[in-house]
Amino acid sequence: TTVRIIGAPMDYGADRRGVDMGPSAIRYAELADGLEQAGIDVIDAGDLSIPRAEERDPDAETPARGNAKFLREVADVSDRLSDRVAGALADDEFPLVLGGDHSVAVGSMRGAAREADLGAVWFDAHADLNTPETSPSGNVHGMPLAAVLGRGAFDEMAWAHAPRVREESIAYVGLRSIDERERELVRESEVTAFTMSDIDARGVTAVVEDALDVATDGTDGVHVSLDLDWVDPKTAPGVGTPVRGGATYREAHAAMEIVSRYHERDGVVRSMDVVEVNPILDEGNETATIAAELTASAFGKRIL
Ligand code: DIR
Ligand code: MN
Ligand code: MN
Ligand code: MN
Repeated sequence: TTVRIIGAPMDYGADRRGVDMGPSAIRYAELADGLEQAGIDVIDAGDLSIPRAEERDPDAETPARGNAKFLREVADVSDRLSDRVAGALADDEFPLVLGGDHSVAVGSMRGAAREADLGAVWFDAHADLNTPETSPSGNVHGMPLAAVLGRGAFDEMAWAHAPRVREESIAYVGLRSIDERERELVRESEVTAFTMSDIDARGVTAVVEDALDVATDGTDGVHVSLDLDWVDPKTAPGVGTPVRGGATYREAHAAMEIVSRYHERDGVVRSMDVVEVNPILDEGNETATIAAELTASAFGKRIL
């Protein structure tokens, strides 16, 4: 496998500045070395160029904007990123997108779903299923799954909706913080939701296997989306919206080792993003280091 790293230093989707430095911090944490130790060839395609948020107007009018900030900017990045991701796949490379806030997943998934029916496993404390109508924050990083599913106002937005992503092919792993109106959206959807309670009861490896089975069933490939706030904030403090009670260091590695088994066994894992690392809020570069380690685990790096 050849992995093509694509940096998406985007922070339009989150309230806390600093997540735009995620790609640099993850590279500094020796992501490429870790992948090479897993036997992967690595090409670093650099970063998308993304104007600073201060140069932009968060409330610019776009059709059906609702309560969604920087929608025009997110749409522009999403279009460019989806081209890059589709381009990597067309060249038989594996697109690995470094965020940036979680709104980058819209471009990743649209690109990966251009020529394939795409499932997804969503490692996150949050459900990211708000729409511009339901979002309490207006932050698009809480909406990427609603965007690709074309829910609510996103239905009208060509940059968002990925028609080859079906909700029954999406599985959450590790949920523990869901907004009030979003809870109804999750309950009424066909998305499979494994919460932290499921991990408590059944163990992380069984849960991740089930999630990957959901995402592979009837699809051509799976997108893995790793929001670092999935991991417990004691272990991964450098995130904008920490929620206690997350995956431990060992659980997180065990989960990624299951991902790597699917990767090897069926070649079904098609694309991945690693998001929400915020170096300003981090202690040392701990969260980026864990992000790099977990990514290497997902590509097969082992202790022995
Ligand atoms: C919250 C936070 N549900 C929102 N979402 C986050 O703003 O919609 N997603 N942090 O990762
Ligand atoms: Mn997220
Ligand atoms: Mn999150
Ligand atoms: Mn759809």
